[in-house]
Amino acid sequence: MNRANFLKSGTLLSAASLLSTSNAFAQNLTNNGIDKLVDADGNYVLQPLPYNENFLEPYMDAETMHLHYTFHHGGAVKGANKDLQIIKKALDENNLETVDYWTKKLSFHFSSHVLHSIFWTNLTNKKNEPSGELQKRIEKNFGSFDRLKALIAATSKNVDGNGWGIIAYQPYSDSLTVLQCENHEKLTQWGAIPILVIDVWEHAYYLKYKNKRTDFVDALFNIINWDNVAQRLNDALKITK
Ligand code: MN3
Repeated sequence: MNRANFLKSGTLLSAASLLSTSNAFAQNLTNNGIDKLVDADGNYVLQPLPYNENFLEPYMDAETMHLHYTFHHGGAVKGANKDLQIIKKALDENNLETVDYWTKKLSFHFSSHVLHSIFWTNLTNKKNEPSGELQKRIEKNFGSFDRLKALIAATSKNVDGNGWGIIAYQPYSDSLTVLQCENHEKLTQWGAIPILVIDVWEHAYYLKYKNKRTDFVDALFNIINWDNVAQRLNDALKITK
C-alpha cells in the first residue's frame, strides 16, 4: 500500500470507529442483503456490534463478548488486511515465493471475519422462532424445526477442535444444508451462503462455560435471532435468483 492509500484508508477506518457509537450506523450492517465487510477501497473493516456487550447476558457474558469481538474478530480483520497487502506487494514485486502461505492466511482470516460478522447479528435477547419462507424450508428440508435444532446442535457440539456449526442456503441444490466447519474455512460446500453460524471455538465460551461446550451450545438456543436467520434466507434467495 502506498502512503496516499494508507492515509486514505486510515482516515476511513478511524471514521468507522468514530461512527461505531451511532445506532443508525450499527443498524446499517448490510447493503442489498450483503454484509458490509469492506470499505470503499476494499479494505476489511470491523463493523460495530449491533448491541451493547452485556446485551446477551446471562447466556453470553459481557467479558467474553468484549474479548471475542475486540481481539478475536478484530484480530481477524487486521490479519486479513495484512495478508491482502502482502499478496498485492508480492504481485507488484513479481516475487511469489511465499504467496501460497499468505493466500491460506487470507482464507483463514477473511472467513473468520465473514462468520463472526454473521454470528453477532444471529443473536438477540428476545426469544423468537422461524417464520415465513425459513419455516417452510426447514419443514421441507429437515422435517421439522425440532429436527433441525437437534441436527445443528449435534453438529456444533461435535466439531473436532475449533470451528463452527452452520446452517446455509445452498443455491446449487436450492436447499438448506447443515455444515460442520473446522477452523473458519474448512469443510464448506462451494456456493453455500451461511444464514446461521454457531461459534464453538473455545474463546466463545471458556470463561463462563469452561470445558462444557455442550452447555454453551444448549444455552445459545435461548438467544438465536431466528428473525435474522429468516431475513438472511430471504436475502440469499434474492441474491441467487
Ligand atoms: Mn470466534
